[in-house]
Amino acid sequence: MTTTVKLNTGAQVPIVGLGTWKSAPGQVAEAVKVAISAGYRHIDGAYVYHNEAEVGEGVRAMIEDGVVKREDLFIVSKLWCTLHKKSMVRQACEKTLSDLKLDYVDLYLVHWPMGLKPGSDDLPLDSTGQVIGDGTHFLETWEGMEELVDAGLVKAIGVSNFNKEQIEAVLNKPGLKYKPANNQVECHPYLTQEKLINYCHSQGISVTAYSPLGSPDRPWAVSEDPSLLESPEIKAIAEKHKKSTAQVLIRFHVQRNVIAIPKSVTPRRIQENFQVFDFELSEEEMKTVSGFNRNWRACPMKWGTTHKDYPFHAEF
Ligand code: NAP
Ligand code: SBI
Repeated sequence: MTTTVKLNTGAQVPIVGLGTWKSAPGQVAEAVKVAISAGYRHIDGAYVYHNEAEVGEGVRAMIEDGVVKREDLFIVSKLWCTLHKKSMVRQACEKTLSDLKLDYVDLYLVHWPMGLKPGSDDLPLDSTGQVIGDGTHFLETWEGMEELVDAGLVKAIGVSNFNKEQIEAVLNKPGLKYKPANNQVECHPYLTQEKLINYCHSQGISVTAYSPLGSPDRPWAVSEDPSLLESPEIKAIAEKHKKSTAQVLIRFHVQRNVIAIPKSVTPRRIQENFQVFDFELSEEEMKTVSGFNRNWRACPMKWGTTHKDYPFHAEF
């Protein structure tokens, strides 16, 4: 039995979904099948993960085998930064739908508030190693996103990695047609995001926690970085509940009404990460876990710090 979070469109999002960033194309179709068999109904993807065709293969196989119906699944994708011009948004979404072989996605997010130079590089960099912007503002991109809803290509639209001020800019946009339904941001006990979550929830915007396990397979990890999965304190709480550290890390979000999307391509872990509905962290344990906050980001997007719309200079 999975629980859901209600979007401002009325749709229900399963509170635990499968992440797919870094999931190898040769492994992700099987991961999706294992996840759906284990009870997942929510898959998080993106154009920039370069595996959407294989994610779609897994989804289709489960629909064709009669395990699930399309309408029982919640499929998410994201518009990449090099496709922010209003004139490019529809084509970008159509590419994702054609790779997934689906007629619509349930939620389509602006992946970052930063528009980047169009072209074949996902992260076009200048000689200083910083991203090259495209001069767009995300309010222009948002108009392209709204057109996708009207065209029936997406059921809901949202944002990702937007700070409070950037969300406010969208909400205050003259002529705004659809409010964002979701903000997907990094969130875990080392980056608890209390203020941003409270703000989003106060505006009727749901929040999805990415990198809920601290993204140990992120390509830029160094040994000095903190490791959530190896935290003795979180491990101790897990042992009390006869659960794994990963399960406590995921349950932390469930109890805050925050959606979590742990990634795994390991069948045993995919199943484990979904077994989070049969125990409860006490109020005191929730407080203890929240107290581990150290404003540490697994995904600081350090190549974007000089971009005019870099989201992480603000406090939240
Ligand atoms: P994550 O889910 O925090 O961690 C994934 C890592 O944890 C993988 O190395 C995985 O290994 C391992 N793992 C999974 N379950 C485990 C368990 N039960 N025990 C031990 N290790 C376990 O990291 P993430 O991929 O960065 O974040 C999750 C998803 O969020 C992404 O895949 C993506 O869909 C989304 N995301 C979005 C953004 C954004 O900008 N919007 C940014 C980052 C991530 P194996 O796979 O080898 O099992
Ligand atoms: C990529 F494919 C390349 C870089 C990169 O950096 C930040 C984190 C991110 C992202 O933007 N969304 C992810 O899931 N990972 C990513 C992805």
